[in-house]
Amino acid sequence: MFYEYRGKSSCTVNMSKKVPLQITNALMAKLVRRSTSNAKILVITTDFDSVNPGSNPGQVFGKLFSKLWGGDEEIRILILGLDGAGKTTILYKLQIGEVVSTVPTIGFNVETLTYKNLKFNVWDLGGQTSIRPYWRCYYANTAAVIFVVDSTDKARIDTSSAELHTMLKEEELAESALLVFANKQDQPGAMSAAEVSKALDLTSLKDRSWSIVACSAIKGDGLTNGLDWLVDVPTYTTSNGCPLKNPQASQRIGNHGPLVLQDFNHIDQLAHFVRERIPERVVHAKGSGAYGFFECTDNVSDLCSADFLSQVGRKTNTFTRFSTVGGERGSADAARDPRGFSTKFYTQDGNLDWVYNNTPVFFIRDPVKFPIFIHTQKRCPQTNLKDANMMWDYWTQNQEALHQIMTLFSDRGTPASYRNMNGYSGHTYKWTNKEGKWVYVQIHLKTDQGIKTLTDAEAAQMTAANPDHAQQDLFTSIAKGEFPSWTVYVQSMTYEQAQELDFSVFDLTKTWPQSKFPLRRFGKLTLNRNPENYHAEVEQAAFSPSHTVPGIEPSADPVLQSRLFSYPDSQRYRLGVNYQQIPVNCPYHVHASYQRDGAMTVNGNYGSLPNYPTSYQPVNLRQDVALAENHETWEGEIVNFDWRADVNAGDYKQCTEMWKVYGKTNQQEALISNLAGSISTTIPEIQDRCFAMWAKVDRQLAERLRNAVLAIAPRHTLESKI
Ligand code: HEM
Ligand SMILES: Nc1nc2c(ncn2[C@@H]2O[C@H](COP(=O)(O)OP(=O)(O)OP(=O)(O)O)[C@@H](O)[C@H]2O)c(=O)[nH]1
Ligand SMILES: [Mg+2]
Repeated sequence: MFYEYRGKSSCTVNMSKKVPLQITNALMAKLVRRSTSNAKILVITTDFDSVNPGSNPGQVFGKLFSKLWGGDEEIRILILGLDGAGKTTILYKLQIGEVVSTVPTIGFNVETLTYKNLKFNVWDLGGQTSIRPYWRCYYANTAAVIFVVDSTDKARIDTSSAELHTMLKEEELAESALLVFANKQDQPGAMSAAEVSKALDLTSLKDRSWSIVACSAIKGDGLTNGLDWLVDVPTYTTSNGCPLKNPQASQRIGNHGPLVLQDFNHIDQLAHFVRERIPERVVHAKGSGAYGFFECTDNVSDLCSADFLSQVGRKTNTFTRFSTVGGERGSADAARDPRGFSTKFYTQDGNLDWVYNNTPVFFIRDPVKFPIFIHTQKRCPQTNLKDANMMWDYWTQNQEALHQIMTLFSDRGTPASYRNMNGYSGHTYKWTNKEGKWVYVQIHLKTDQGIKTLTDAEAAQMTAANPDHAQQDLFTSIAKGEFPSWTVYVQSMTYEQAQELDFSVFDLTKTWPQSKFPLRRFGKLTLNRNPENYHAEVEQAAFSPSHTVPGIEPSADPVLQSRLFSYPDSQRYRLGVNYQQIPVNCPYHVHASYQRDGAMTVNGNYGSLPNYPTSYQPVNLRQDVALAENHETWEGEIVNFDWRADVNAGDYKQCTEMWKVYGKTNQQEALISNLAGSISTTIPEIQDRCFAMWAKVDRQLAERLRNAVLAIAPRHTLESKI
């Protein structure tokens, strides 16, 4: 199906049937493992069924290797065919380049053959009638079968065909590639490759990569063409596909003369190079990603009708990206910052994105502040430095941020790795069940690796020693087969319960008490595969809270509502209007046929299908997925509601509780010390405002903080007061 170009079925067509897969999936799995363990070769997997739908841009292009730098694993190949077909002659012609005189093979010959940096372990089995039943003993772990036909042996071509098809029915060869050599082309009257192909009924092989090549083992013709098809070492070309003799030599007049403008390779290389960077995310620019799966472990159908939660045991493919927030793409992973925790679920009902953080609350509850707030976390317009004055000047004026700051300046603000932190929806979302009954929910992902954090000093050390430590940790753990996982819980609250809260259910600066709204387990997220290409898969990933599926809806939380707009807006800017067509973002099933054109349309653009709802070519409209219309009702005048003016005692309550918890868990000292490190770099006036602010949480906290700050940055005239 053209229109579902990245849907599962279409990709199978693209890959398995149109583009020959030269090396089997089993082989690919081996090569991928090898590539990640020693980073010697980079392989783009073609094992489509075992990967995520949105995961593998390499599949679209169908190439097996981007680079081959040797490697010591041998690839097992069988040479089969009737007796006298020329198998042994082919083996030794390939191996030593000579025609050897052969005798009928009783048993087998096995040789190691190196071709284009790949090592093959080639088994040439005898083809006599009595030996053929034993071929099957050699099938295990076979990457490819080379089936040799004596093209002059018309009398036995049907026997040859029967042996071939019997062999291919074997389970152990299900994933092996097939190369047929129509041998002895030097002989008069030899059948052509097309005739052999027809006689062998090769076109009936629907789910196999196969190719037929005419050859003469005696003359050596065609043999390497066959091997080239098998290994698929790509021929280098310019971007328009023109093969080049030497891509590293620019065209010039004479040996030392000026260059010429006609040299497309040269011009195109330079022009493409300077366009390699795309805008980084305005926040969360530095990140790391991995594929995995979500398993529904417990029945929550009383709360949610989402298809991917409809059955215990149901697995859904995912892609997760972790990030820091304030730094640029090259910034240090150990920075004191919240961490992003985004997961894309490739469900049958579309892609669901959880765009979460590692903290359950956030700095703001009016989204219009977001750009302003972020400015204070980034660089000063004049000095181009991060500036604690900007941060604390802002925070002391916007004290609803305190709850988040208390987490940020505890050691949770510097997680030891992405694997050792939790994820939280932060926002209130809504789940609706099959009966249309809905509840407010918050989601928690709890790390199965345990929480681990860095102290401020350890984080500083890590920043100096390895600014990419979290990227490295995630990649290498997954490469080693240590797959991180998170147990996933939901907190739910009815509309009536929400009315009784002493804070707004839409206030992102508050958490729901677990004593009243207990955590209920419903799933596990496991990350088990590294991306093959950072730019294609991680940098181009586009998560948005507005990418949702039936059964899950946003709440009226204003910050969430604003984010619903802002993420796709950002992605249209940094990736283009067709960002959902990029393989990592593309859902399993998509038929948005009223949405057409735009830069970089690569999905076929729905061909000749109508681009509006026609009366003559209908589309199916699912009626079971309508918005539940009887949720909250809203009424009132349009007002500029400044939630900041409304900061009240209730806003400090959860902070005070948290301070007490830190007392029990021995984290108070770390908080004071981390805060003091930052606040001591601000001007005295802002320091004083900080002390006054923290006094609203706890007077002792403020006192200890003041002492710590003044110890680091003593003042000549001590004017600080609480
Ligand atoms: C008004 C508030 C917010 C606005 C306007 C906002 C906006 C943005 C934007 C524009 C991006 C870049 C998106 C892209 O280019 O792909 C982003 C990234 C991100 N934001 Fe927010 N954000 C807000 C609050 C939040 C909150 C409350 C959370 C967590 C609960 C959050 C979590 C994230 C994460 C995890 C990413 C990185 C996504 C990725 O890995 O690609 N943001 N945000
Ligand atoms: N003219 C010609 N003869 C060939 C060609 N390839 C093989 N032969 C001859 O065919 C005969 C059989 O070749 P082998 O390589 O022993 O055949 P095989 O498939 O190994 O046979 P078994 O070991 O019995 O299964 C030999 O005499 C080869 O020289 C070819 O391309 N052209
Ligand atoms: Mg032989």
